[in-house]
Amino acid sequence: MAKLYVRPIGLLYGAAATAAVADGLALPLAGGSIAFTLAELIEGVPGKTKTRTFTAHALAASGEAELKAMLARITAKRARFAGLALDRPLLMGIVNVTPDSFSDGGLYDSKEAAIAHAAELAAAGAAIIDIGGESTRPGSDPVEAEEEASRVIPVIEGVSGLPAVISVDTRKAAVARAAAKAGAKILNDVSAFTYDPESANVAAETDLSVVLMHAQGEPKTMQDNPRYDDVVLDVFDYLEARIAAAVKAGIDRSNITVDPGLGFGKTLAHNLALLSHTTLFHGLGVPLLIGASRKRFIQGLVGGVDPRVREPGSHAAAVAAAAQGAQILRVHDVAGASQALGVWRATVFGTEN
Ligand code: 7PJ
Repeated sequence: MAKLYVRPIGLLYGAAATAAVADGLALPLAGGSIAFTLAELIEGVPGKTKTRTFTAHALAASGEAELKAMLARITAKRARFAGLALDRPLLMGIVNVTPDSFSDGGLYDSKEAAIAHAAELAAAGAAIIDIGGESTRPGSDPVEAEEEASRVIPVIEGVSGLPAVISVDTRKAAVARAAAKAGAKILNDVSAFTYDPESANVAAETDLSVVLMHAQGEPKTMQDNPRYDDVVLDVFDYLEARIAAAVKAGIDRSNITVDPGLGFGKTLAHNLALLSHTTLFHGLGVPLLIGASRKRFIQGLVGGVDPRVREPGSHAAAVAAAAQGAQILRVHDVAGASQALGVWRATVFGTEN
């Protein structure tokens, strides 16, 4: 039987969403305050699919088991993630403790500067601070676990008093274990446990919540010639398999968030397809994290050679993701993203929310 995917479209917000759900005209997206009135039903294998549009009402009336299960995953309210309620988009602020990060290379590579920057991000409204010690930008070289740990662990220890949940951005089990001991609550793994399968066991043992991200290839070569049968469906299938692997390793489903991995082995067209089809990923039944901040696809669209001048485009991408129900946005400029999202939210939900 052909595999089935559902992409919610025709989105409504706030009071209009609540009214349309109550009147049986729409279904809630991830149990939140966005609802969808229509959906694309995509059937087949990636590269060979048939797409038809239905009303949400017609889909909900179907007795087909696979479709019912997919709709149940799309509409279910998400549990808290790492202790955080997901009823409004959360910001994950980025702290790179690397000498070679593409976006703010070397700015925060001393322990003191990184801790001070994390405090600024928390004060600007970051619910999560993501601390990384290995650059995974296109073309970058891997670093040894010991070197990586010596960069991030002192920073994680130094931010323990901040009112934010601490995440460690690492592909290595040894770094994840040390980070958990130092107070990190989230393991953000851009390889989704494929680089170091032991990381899944560490997360299960230490009760870390996890972010599983899609990447094609290794950072060194991933931008050489990325290929997909259908990028959106391929990434969906990959994340579905990585969720299953994580659950098999003993990680509770409620502790998993997924990320399509913009920029990781993707052309401009791939990145745009993923960002414009974000609602499809709610069918994985877990919260979604989107990281568009300062990425090169923004330059491909509107220019901006220096990553730091890509901020306005980054804010637009964050709003585009939030408008499709993404629950967590990974950003460099927390104050700016918070402003963009605040204005968008007030416009579609009203100022009482
Ligand atoms: C991402 C990440 C991302 C998640 C990096 C950069 C390159 N983790 N780590 N998602 N990107 N989950 O900051 O642009 O997009 S490193």
